[in-house]
Amino acid sequence: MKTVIITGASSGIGRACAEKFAEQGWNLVVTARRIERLEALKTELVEKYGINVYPVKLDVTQAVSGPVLAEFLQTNAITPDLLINNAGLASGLDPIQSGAIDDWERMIDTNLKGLLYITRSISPMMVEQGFGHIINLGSIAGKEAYPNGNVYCATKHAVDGLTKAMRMDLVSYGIRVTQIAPGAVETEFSEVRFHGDSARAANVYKGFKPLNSNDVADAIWYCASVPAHVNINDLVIMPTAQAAATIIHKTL
Ligand code: NDP
Ligand code: 8X3
Repeated sequence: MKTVIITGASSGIGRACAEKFAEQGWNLVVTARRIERLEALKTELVEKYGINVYPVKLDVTQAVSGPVLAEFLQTNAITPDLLINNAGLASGLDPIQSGAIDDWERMIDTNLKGLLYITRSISPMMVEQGFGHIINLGSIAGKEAYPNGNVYCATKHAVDGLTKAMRMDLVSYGIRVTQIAPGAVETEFSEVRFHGDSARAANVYKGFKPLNSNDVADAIWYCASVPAHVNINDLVIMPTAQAAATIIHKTL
């Protein structure tokens, strides 16, 4: 039985990945700050699929999160077959000249430094075992910039670059590295971006059919389930109604 480690499994795409991989018979290490959600997920998935689910409370903005996770895996003799670096967020949507420094730090600490902390601790285990797969959640915001997206776009451009560089560093160890770059997916993402303003968040998805978390989890599952000699380097996935970061066909 294989094991997938998912950061940010308490909501949205991470949670949908947990369900998808559980359905396929994988064991799960699910991490996030909201441990009560992870415990509830464990109860649900263990009952439904009879797999092992290990919830780990983790704040990826803390450098210690990587070593804590690695120690947890070692203590429980868990082999990291796949790491999904999914934990991430946007905070604010302000022009650069009036952006909130707190928002900027939150995005950089989570999307960039958090991904690095976790990768730094899990990739050596993969190197040692001689196999593994890392899937990073980038974004269309890592391929294009858009007005007021400034720092969020910068963090996702960083994920885009890092994914390529990680692939180079890990290629000789048989480790696959993939980036998934979605467009608009309806999750808690916009509510977090707008600091809990759910009416403003709902407005983002009005007038067109956005992706849902399962659409992205299905794409991630595809990348994880291709034969071992195949690596999907980069997968951009958008709603049919979306042609670019700023071009969404709305029928309002
Ligand atoms: P959600 O807000 O629904 O989920 C985000 C997840 O990240 C939650 O489980 C949250 O858990 C976790 N997370 C946030 N901060 C931290 C932290 N400091 N430490 C640990 N976990 C954290 O959003 P999505 O599912 O949409 O987002 C998942 C990923 O997909 C992100 O990287 C996002 O940038 C990316 N993405 C999203 C798109 C979209 O349109 N929704 C499009 C493109 C990419 P908790 O709060 O419990 O810690
Ligand atoms: C989330 C998609 O376009 O809101 O990464 O930045 S977008």
